[in-house]
Amino acid sequence: MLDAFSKSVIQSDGKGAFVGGADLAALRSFISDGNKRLDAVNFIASNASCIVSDAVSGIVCENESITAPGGSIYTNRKMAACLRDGDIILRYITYALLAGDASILNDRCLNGLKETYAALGVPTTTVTRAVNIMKAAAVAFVTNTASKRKMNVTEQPGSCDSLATEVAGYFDTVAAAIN
Ligand SMILES: CCC1=C(C)/C(=C/C2=NC(=C\c3[nH]c(/C=C4\NC(=O)[C@H](C)[C@H]4CC)c(C)c3CCC(=O)O)/C(CCC(=O)O)=C2C)NC1=O
Repeated sequence: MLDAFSKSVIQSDGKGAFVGGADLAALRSFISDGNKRLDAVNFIASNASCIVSDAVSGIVCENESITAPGGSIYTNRKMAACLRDGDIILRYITYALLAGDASILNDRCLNGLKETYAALGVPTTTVTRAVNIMKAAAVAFVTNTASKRKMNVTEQPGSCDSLATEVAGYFDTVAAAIN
């Protein structure tokens, strides 16, 4: 797995170059935004069970047949697997956000997931819908616009927009990997 620092070292080493220029500028902003990044990770992680259960109840509300006999989350075992998958995906997204790099998400969570879902008949369009509900929630936590869970922060509104864009991108990475 890589993080923002190891990624720039590996990229520089691949070119036989010193770390410099745009790479150093990117690391400088990674460091200066560090506290915001930690807060963003914490906001998502500390609301994870709420974010996951809201997304799974969302897909059930939108399509009640999935918990009926023959549905893809009919039986407690499948419902538990679905909630657990939501939790796993969100957890790896928080790792990626912490590291500023998607490699841990790709290597340890998404690698082979599409094939697993195909083999088990897990409907990836419905997983994608759940992922997108989690995305909306995570973005709201990062921008501190979750109406009932406002955090006390000194940051100005809008100052976490680039982190919100980054985390949204990790959800898009999940959707792209399973579809
Ligand atoms: C470390 C990374 C990691 C990932 C990502 C992971 C995913 C994962 N999800 C699975 C199953 C599953 N995943 C789901 C999920 C869903 N079904 C739906 O209809 C919903 C749309 C959705 C929830 C949002 C379900 C229902 C199963 C069980 C399918 C079955 O056994 O028929 C399985 C098969 C084994 C099992 O049931 O535990 C794996 C490996 N496991 C891992 O170790």
